[in-house]
Amino acid sequence: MAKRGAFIVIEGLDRSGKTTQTTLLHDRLVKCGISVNLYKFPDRTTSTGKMIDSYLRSQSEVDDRAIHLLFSANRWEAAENMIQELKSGITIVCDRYAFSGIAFSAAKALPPLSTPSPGDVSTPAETPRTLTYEWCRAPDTNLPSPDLVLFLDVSPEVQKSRGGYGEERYEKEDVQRRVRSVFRRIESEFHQESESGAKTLRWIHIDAGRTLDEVSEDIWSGVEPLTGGVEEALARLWSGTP
Ligand code: DGP
Repeated sequence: MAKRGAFIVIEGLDRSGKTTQTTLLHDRLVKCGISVNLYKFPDRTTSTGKMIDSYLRSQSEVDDRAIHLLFSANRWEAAENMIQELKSGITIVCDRYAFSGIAFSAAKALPPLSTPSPGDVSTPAETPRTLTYEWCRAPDTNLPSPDLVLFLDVSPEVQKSRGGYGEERYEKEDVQRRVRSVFRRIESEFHQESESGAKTLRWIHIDAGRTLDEVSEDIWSGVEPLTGGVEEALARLWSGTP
């Protein structure tokens, strides 16, 4: 039976070099003769994406739960295309996915990890307690599951030293610390599942505070085994989760 394409997601904190690394990976796969398509979420070109873009640039205010559902809708509207492409043998490299969805929204309901700075986004006092981890995960349940997630981790110091930091809504130190702690939880749940023998996606944690070449070599060592395609049927995210 013909193999399907691999589904590879690059996740990370803001200014972790994620978009640069996604492009480098895409170009390297093309050079290897692999048929590959690039996706980026949020896709700011669609109608949901335009609303998200305006929210991220702080040009509009949207209820925390409503914006969470819009981010998820933005992924769902691409899902069927992605499934068809993967089935037809095309590999997908995706810049952010459902894990950002949980991390950035559930972070809003966590207590501040340091003294909030003026203008910080919502803290628990103003954030509905309904924005729990489980609630945030629910709308993305059953989206196509990646085969591999590469999580690019950077310290707040490195983030701040990188150009453009602070321009968008979530680019504030305390927010990023809380986002990072939710990403840690997602990662540890996937690791626990795979240790218990459950078939799950592979999650690789990468220190993105190093040089561009070091990071891209780590990414490549995770991706290379998938370049021949994947035999297993495409799984769905959290489909067995109670
Ligand atoms: P980027 O275009 O990769 O810089 O991402 C834009 C910002 O949106 C970034 O701060 C992370 C945040 N983000 C991405 N996906 C989601 C999501 O699904 N939900 C929420 N709340 N935020 C997200």
